[in-house]
Amino acid sequence: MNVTTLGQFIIEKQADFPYAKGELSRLLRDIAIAAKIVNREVTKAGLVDILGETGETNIQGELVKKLDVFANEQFIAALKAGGEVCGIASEENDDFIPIESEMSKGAKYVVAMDPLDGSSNIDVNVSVGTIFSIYRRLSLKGPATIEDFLQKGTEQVAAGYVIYGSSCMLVYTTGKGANGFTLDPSIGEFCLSHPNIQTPKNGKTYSINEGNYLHFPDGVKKYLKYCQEEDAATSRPYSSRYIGSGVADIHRNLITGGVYIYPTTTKNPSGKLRLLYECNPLAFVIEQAGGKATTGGKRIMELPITQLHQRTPLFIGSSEMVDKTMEFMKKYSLEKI
Ligand code: AHM
Ligand code: MG
Repeated sequence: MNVTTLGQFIIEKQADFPYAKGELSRLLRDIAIAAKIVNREVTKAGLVDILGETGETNIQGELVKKLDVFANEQFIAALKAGGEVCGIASEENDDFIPIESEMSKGAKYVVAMDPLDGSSNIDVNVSVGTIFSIYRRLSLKGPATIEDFLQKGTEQVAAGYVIYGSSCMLVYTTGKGANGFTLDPSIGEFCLSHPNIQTPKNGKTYSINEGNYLHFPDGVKKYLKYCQEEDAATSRPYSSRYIGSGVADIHRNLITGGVYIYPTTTKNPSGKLRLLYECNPLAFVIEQAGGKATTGGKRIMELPITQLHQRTPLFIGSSEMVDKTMEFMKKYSLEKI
């Protein structure tokens, strides 16, 4: 069988970074190991008593599901054991976790992650994901400091996501294109299945939680009406597809073309999704595939960041579709975006 495994691919690509000593490669490998373990648990989640809520709430005030806790622990354990990071920020932890161990002495990187995105879907056998973002530390030595995490998305060294779907896929970028790997369960390896992903410039799908319609900015309301109009030349009406797992919605749109929108709403006036470990890494992957990610006005990856759990509106996907959403926002939405 002529396949390229993730491990082989990472080693081959190490040559793209002449100064690299293999730390980033090992870090990506650690993430892939944790992803396989989480995938194993996700696939048997219906069988064992790992489903359901722990009864605790995380910093965002959401109920924490057991599998979220499990995924968080697995990724933290794998990253700690790998010794390449001096700190981890996670959606599940109020504060970042500084790492100081013999292993991590000289570690150059920090990781920000959402260990289990789309967690409201766990109990119903619908795809969930992991999102990760890697930065080079700014502090010089010892455990990470907050400044190491509060870097703009443009400073990401690598980022990606894992989708625990009908098959398990890992998509990542180091800034030289986006590549997708599918887990072959028979050999336990991620194999290169989607080399150099290019997202279509245009698509026929829009993804948004339309239940919040009344609370959307006017620009989004008008754009949704535009999506629903009849127009043969632009293949409208578009199809509405919303899973409620950001990774799954954005992955589908990446492959087939489309736009995903999570705007500001009255309930979430700054948007719902988090800049550091959801929007920036997804934006990095999508941009590397030729797409765009904005707030409806500004490029996501250039946003200043002051808090670990900072939220932002997100308009992400096919470049021409994102441009169109921004036209509508500019024309109809006066509020700051
Ligand atoms: P989570 O990280 O708590 O799972 O929240 C993020 C998720 C995204 O995956 C998804 O696109 C969105 O929240 C769905 O939100 P809503 O239920 O408000 O539509
Ligand atoms: Mg999330």
